[in-house]
Amino acid sequence: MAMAMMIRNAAASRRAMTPISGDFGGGLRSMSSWWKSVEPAPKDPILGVTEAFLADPSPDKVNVGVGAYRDDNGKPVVLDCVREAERRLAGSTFMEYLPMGGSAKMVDLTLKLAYGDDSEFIKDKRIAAIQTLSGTGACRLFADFQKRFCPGSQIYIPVPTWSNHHNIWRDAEVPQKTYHYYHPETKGLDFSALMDDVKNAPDGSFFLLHACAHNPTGVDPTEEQWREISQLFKAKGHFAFFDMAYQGFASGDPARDAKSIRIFLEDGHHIGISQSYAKNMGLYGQRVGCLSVLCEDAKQAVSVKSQLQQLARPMYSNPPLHGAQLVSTILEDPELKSLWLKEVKVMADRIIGMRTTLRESLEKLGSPLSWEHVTKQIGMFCYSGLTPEQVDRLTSEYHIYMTRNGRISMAGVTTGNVGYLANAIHEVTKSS
Ligand code: PLA
Repeated sequence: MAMAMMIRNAAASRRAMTPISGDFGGGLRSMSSWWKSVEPAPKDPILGVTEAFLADPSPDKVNVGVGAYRDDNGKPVVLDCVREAERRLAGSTFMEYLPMGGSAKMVDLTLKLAYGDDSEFIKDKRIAAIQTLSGTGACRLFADFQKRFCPGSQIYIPVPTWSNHHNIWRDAEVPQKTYHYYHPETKGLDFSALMDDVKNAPDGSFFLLHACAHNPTGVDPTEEQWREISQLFKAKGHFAFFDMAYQGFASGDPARDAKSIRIFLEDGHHIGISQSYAKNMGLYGQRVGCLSVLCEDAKQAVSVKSQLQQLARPMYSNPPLHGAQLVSTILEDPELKSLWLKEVKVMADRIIGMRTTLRESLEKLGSPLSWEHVTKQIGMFCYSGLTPEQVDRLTSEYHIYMTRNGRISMAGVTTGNVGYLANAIHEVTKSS
């Protein structure tokens, strides 16, 4: 008996030492070669900048890469409304799973911000919506939904756009097309080229639109232009998917920033929306957001929601609890909500102030270039026009970190670093 056990144990330990083999279709390989063909992934153009910044020991270093809001001392901000919500939630022992679709209360409150407090679509239960892993998760879930239920479709993405949009639709295996958006010479919207692309796209195409505070350009269509875009979408039967990652950061007022969406709703479009609380509530790492799809009727909304949940279930099962509780606590209390609205405005105004200071500083240094666009553009970013080579010089000579497309996160510019930044920009651009 004992001998039989020893023999079995010896056999088991021999097995443990023998490399496990895998069949890749081309024969057996030893375990040591499983990942031999894996090359390092390219650095992410945005989050890779943060990694490089963190690794730089220089005391002068400035991070205007990722769009993360800082106060005027360069410190991350926890909004007072969030601190108060945390206080109210402290000691909560509720740790259960949320449903697959997340917190229904948070989702309802979030829909009101996009569709309007008195939206008939909310009352009629025509919106299929679920809590997502922030704005990225909402975009990805929509891309997967598009692939599953419109398998032959493609997505039109603006040039330029947030770099991760390309990754998201690529990994969802939805082919991408682009449409004109930014005009480099005017540093504004290339409206006529945009309209041509919308017109020339096959009827019934999917378009990704930035609802407000376009990333990276800081250039949005005017209200009148949105109306024209909406009309053309109607004539062409296109589907508009709005990514609204910066609601409140364009004008300082979340309701005003939803104007593009409201125009499309007035015109009777059935749209999709990605919402995120990363920036406008400062809940970056909490990963709280919402994906919604406006349906024909309540019955269709039930079906669509069930399918969105079905997509979420095998990926992450259900979303995290705490961020959703914070959002609900803030938005369901009128006092906390109005405090939040005030704080959004403070953040937007500080950025607007920094735009003015940056522009004035460059002008005072005698820069031969025009910096009008710094104050004309809106939202978190300034699409500066700096070339990749000039950005490289800013990084290597001045320890200033930003994405190589010349995007400056104005949310990282402060009274303390704006002079240093302006001077460095002047030095690398004065001979151009
Ligand atoms: N959509 C757009 C247009 C964004 O700019 C971002 C974030 C997101 C969605 C996703 O944000 P979330 O998942 O955190 O809600 N863009 C950042 C960060 C702020 C990033 O790249 O992830 C940026 O620096 O561009």
